[in-house]
Amino acid sequence: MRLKSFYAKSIPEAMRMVRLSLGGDAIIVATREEDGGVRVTAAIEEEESGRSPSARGGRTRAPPPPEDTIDVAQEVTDALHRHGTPAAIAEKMVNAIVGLDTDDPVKALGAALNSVFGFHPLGEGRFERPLMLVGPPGVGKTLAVAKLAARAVFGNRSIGIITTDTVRAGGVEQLAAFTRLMKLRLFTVEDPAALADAIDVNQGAEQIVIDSAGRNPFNTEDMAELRRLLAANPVEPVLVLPAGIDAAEATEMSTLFRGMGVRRILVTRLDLTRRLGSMLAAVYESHLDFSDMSNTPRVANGLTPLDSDTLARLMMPSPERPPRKTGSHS
Ligand SMILES: Nc1nc2c(ncn2[C@@H]2O[C@H](COP(=O)(O)OP(=O)(O)OP(=O)(O)O)[C@@H](O)[C@H]2O)c(=O)[nH]1
Ligand SMILES: [Mg+2]
Repeated sequence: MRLKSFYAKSIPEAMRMVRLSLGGDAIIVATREEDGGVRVTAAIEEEESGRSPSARGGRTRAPPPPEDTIDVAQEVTDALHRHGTPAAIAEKMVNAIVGLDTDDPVKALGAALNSVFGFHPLGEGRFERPLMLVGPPGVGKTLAVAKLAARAVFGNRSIGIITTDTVRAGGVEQLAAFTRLMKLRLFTVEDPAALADAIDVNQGAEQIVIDSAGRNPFNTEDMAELRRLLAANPVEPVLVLPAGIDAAEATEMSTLFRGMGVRRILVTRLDLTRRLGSMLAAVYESHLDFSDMSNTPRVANGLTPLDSDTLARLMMPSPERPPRKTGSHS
């Protein structure tokens, strides 16, 4: 007799995993609630060859997927659970990889992420449109602008930096300190027309990046002001949001910013966050694509283009490869 336990958010989901793993002859020997989900332990008689009876001929049942695949699916399920991923999203992801031919759980998680999420990094070449980093106050917009500026300067690409954050005391000075250091000119604008002029002046640059004032997505005046800035200019607004905030809040915020034309999200503070489920929920529910991620307060090499494999490695760090340590500002 062989015993195996399965964790899932619901009994039907756990039963589906039991069937996939052990076939229809498995007997449930225990179920118990655990961490808001359920752990089901199932048993199966094994023949001398070590194969389960369901693997015998005589009955018309689809053969269960290879053992490795199921163990991998189980590891991915466990990882998604550890990250607090909502059950519906986790189930969709795990369903996408049942039958995938790999025994590497990180690769499987990458495939699962890729099947459900879009990845569209900001890129290093010429930007199609000027990027305006938008989001609630204090999420890391200005630091991300500085990081993009550093990335362009180190890569010998021309970049124009503009700030519209003239509202907050010190908003301009914070970015000016970075641009001075990098010997870049900072354009400060106060209204939509001035932004159009500043974009025009920088038209020759390969990239144009615009910092914006923090906007409370639940404040209609704040959002109306942002809408006016965006409507008058051909810029792409990119949402900046930290990982680790409550899933429902993050989802509501992302959805409101999507309503302003946002299609990509830049996720910050990944060095300060161990559970990424709320971020997955927000991005899934608001139909945004992942772009880059920030996992350090340092400016140099501070942004990483996000693809499904990079995100999977972040979610399932191997013991040999712990997450990168962070330091102080540079
Ligand atoms: N550890 C860490 N700190 C970060 C990261 N991104 C931003 N920060 C810190 O978060 C704080 C706020 O960053 P800002 O770039 O000023 O945020 P902002 O969105 O421009 O803020 P407002 O302009 O006030 O709306 C700063 O102390 C940053 O150093 C990150 O990825 N990791
Ligand atoms: Mg700022």
